[in-house]
Amino acid sequence: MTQAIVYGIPLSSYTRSALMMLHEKGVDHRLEPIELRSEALYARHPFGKIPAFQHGDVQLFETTAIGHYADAAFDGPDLQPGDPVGKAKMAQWNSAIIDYVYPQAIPGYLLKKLFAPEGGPDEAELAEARERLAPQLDAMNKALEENPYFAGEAPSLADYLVFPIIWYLRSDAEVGPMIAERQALADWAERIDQRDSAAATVPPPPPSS
Ligand SMILES: N[C@@H](CCC(=O)N[C@@H](CS)C(=O)NCC(=O)O)C(=O)O
Repeated sequence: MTQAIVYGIPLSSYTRSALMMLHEKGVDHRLEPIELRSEALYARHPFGKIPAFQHGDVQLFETTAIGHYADAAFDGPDLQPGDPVGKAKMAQWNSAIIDYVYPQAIPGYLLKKLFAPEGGPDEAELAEARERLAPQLDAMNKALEENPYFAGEAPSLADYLVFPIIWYLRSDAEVGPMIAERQALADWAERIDQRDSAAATVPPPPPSS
């Protein structure tokens, strides 16, 4: 059977999410590195983002689209709830993760720290970013107090979408403790971290660490 290909970079949280989704479904796949802002990437993703995806003659972009395709086109464990409320909750969290959590956590905080100008990051800006992250962590914690996973009783695409972001935040000196004190979120992260899909996709250390 044709191997699926994820085009991305291992450090990218969305690339890791796509890899986790494929791993969870049991889809034979590989990661093919691709350069950001390259022509090769724009040929696969009209908005120039990662990941992009190919399986035979099926080409896709957007992480959740890759997850939906994997779930529908391959045999394996369900990556989505079957009930209407679970389906809606998964859609709700996917949207919130893409629109609010990722922009605040990655470009809005971690990348500012990692790619700080000479002289170090703007600490006041980082502190403000952490303040904006706190209610987002609260919202996720509350959802996980109500259900063990974002869309109900079992992990779904939403859990694999957000886990790589939380994984990075957990190792941040200031945000790590903010997660640890939100018990349901911390326990959830620990449970997802135990899964083979998390172990198989651990990114390399970022350039400056
Ligand atoms: N909505 C997209 C977001 C993809 C995205 O923002 N990827 C980041 C890496 S995690 C990226 O391509 N960043 C490079 C850039 O913005 O130039 C998805 O769900 O796949």
